[in-house]
Amino acid sequence: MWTSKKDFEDIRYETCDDGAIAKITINRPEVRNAFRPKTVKELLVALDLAHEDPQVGVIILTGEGDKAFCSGGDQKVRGHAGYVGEDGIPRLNILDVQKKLRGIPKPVVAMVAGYAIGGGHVLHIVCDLTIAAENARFGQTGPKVGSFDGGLGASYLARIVGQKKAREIWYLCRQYDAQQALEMGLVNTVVPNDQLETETLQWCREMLAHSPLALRCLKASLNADCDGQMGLLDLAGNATLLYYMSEEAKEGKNAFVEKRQPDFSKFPRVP
Ligand code: 2NE
Repeated sequence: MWTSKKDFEDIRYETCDDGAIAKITINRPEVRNAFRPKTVKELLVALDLAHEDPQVGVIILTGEGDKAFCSGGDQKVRGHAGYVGEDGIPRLNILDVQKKLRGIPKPVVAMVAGYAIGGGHVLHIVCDLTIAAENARFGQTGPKVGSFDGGLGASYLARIVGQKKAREIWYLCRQYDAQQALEMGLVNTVVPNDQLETETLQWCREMLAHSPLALRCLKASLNADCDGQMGLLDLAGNATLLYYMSEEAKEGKNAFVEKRQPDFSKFPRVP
């Protein structure tokens, strides 16, 4: 059912439903799908592919196997100032993935079996929706392992579960099962492990039946509520996109190209 679209080392990038659904799988099960700099670089490439492909309407982010969605940054390659890749340079480039997940103008669904922990927990937080298997477990570990994500991992988490719960999650570093996650609004639904992909695809297909522009603008609007001027940038970008598609905007462009004065008189000033 899934067609591989590009070969990677740390991830898989596949599509189904005639290319309408893209699935990005972190494929490092031996470390519970922890990410290293190479994983992150590949995630950015795959997200770009899904972004640029007009066939793709919805993106699934998941982890290989049923033990983990993602266990965060690979602690075994964590160096003096970040996660160290083959070039020897320390990076925290997972933040670029968070930005991309949030900015990509298509719904992204986290499909979570097993652990979504640490930076892996933040990845699911940043996705638009989360479908959890019954065996899913959620939590932050930062203060235990000498790390923290004070960006979306803190502020956006608090928007989702409230300030008290967000502080509990970060200060105590406990783990929460799928049912607890559902009760605090951290996930959208919980399904039996063997139905995780079927249910996720069902949610994707429901979204695919709806207006892509409406979904795109809704994502930008919901982001803008939290994202300040950068959120307005994306939201306004959508307004410009829609305006470019109007006859009124085309009159301005055509008049310039045809070296004449534009005639906007036929366009109504609707109340
Ligand atoms: C994920 C969890 C709870 C799983 O526990 P369990 O018992 O199912 O597996 P186990 O035995 O702990 O792990 C299996 C193998 O995966 C490795 C382990 O070391 C082990 O390998 P071996 O010892 O058998 O060789 N593994 C698991 N997680 C890893 C990781 N993140 N990095 C490297 N190797 C890992 C349990 O494994 C766990 O708690 N993992 C650590 C979670 C964690 O603390 N993640 C980092 C948080 S900080 C972060 O992600 C971050 C941030 O805060 C800010 C910016 C960027 C990143």
